[in-house]
Amino acid sequence: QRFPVVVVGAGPAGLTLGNILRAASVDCVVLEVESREFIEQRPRAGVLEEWAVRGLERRGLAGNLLERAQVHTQCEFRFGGQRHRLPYAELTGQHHFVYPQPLLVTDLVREYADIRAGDIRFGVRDVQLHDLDTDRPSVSYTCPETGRRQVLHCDFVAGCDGARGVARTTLPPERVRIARHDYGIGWLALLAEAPPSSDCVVFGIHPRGFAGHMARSPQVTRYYLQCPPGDDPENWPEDRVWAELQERLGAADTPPLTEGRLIEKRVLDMHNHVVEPMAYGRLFLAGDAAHLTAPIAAKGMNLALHDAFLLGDALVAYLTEGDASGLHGYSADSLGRVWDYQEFSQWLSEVYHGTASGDPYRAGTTLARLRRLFTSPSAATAFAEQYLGMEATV
Ligand code: RFL
Repeated sequence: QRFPVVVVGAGPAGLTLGNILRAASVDCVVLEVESREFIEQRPRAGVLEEWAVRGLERRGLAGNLLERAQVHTQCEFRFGGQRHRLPYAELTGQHHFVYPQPLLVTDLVREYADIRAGDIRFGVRDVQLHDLDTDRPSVSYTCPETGRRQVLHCDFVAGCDGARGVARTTLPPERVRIARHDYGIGWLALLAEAPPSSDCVVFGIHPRGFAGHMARSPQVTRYYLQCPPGDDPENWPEDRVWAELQERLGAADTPPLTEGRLIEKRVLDMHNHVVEPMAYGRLFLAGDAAHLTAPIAAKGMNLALHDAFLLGDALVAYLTEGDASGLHGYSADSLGRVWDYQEFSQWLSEVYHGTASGDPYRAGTTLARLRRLFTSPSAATAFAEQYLGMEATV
C-alpha cells in the first residue's frame, strides 16, 4: 500500500494533522498503538490557548469545543496565607479555554474517521520507520488481527507518537541535537471526582511544596502536589492527599476544598526535552515526539496543535502545489514558540518551587517575583502574555 503521508500516533498532533490532510483530499493513514476507547478516555491536559482554538475553528475542528469549553479569564496565586488574583484576560484581551484532552481527542477521531472517512488503524504493534533519508520511506507494523507485518510505502512520515514513541529514537544521533532539562522534582498528578473549589486555576506556593487546582469539568478537578521525583503514588493515601492540598492551598477567607474520590494518582517527574531540527529526511516530528514540556505551564497540547497546523499546511502545500517552502521552514517556525514556552516554564517552575527548595535565598527571590506580579502592572501584563501564549494566526 502507498500513501502520500503516514502519521504515527493519534494524539492531538497526529489527529489534527490527519484532519488537515483529509480536508485537502491528501491521502493518509494514522497508526496508533492503543485502542480507540483508550485514547478517548486518557486523561491529560485541559487548558487551550485562544490562538490554538481559533486555529482549530478555522479548520472546522472546534464545533463541540466552542459549545462546551469553559472560558477562564483569571488565575489565583496563594502564598503567605493570602490569595492574589491575576486577571489575565483584562490585561491582554485573551482568555483560556478549558476543554479536557480526551474530549478533544474524541472530537478529532470522530471528525477524521467517521466524517472525513480517514484511514486509522488502532492497536498496531512494533511500528518501525525505514529509509527516511530517501524519497521512498516506509513504515512497517504488526497487524493486531492477523499478527502479520504490514508495510506502508509513502512520501512522508509524520512522527506524532508522543514522548515515548519510536519516531524520535529513529533519528540518527549525529543529525540531531537533543536538549534536555531535568527540574529534579516530581508532581503527584491527581484527578478528583469533586467539583472545582474555585472559579479559576489556583497555584498554591507553600514552604511544604507547590499545589495546583485546575477545573476540568463541573464534576472533576485536577490537582497537583509537588513530591520527590520517583515517589510512589502508594505513599499518598487519600487522607494524606487531601490534608496536604488543604494546607498548601489554604488562605484567609477561603472555604476548605471540596473533597472527593481520587480517580487518577500518578507521579510525573518534571523534565523537558527539545529535538533540533524537528525533521530528518522525509520524517517530520510534531508535538511531544519533538519537544516535551512538563505540565508546569500547561503548554504541551498547545504546542502539539501548533505543530500540526504548521506541518499540515506545509504538507498540503507541497503535495497539492509543489510548494516546499513550508516544509523547509517547519522546524524553525515551530521551535521559536517551543523555546519561548520552555523559557516561561522554567521561570514559572522557580515561582512554584522556590519557596519549598529549602534554600532561604531562593525562597526570598521567589517571593519577590510573586510580589512583583501584584505590585507592578507591567510585570503582571508580561506574565499574562506568556501564560496565554504568543498570539498567532495559524
Ligand atoms: P500524545 O498525546 O502523547 O499522543 C501520541 C500518541 O501516539 C501513540 N503512540 C504510538 N502510535 C503508534 N506507534 C507508536 N510506536 C506509538 N507510540 C505512542 C500514543 O498512544 C498516543 O496516542 O502526543 P501529542 O499528540 O504530541 O500531544 C501532546 C499532549 O498530549 C501533551 O503535550 C499534553 O497532554 C501535555 N499536558 C498539558 N498540555 C497542555 O497544553 N495543557 C495542560 O493543561 C496539560 N496538562 C499534560 C497535562 C500532560 C500530562 N501528563 C500525563 C504528562 C497534564 C498531565 C498530567
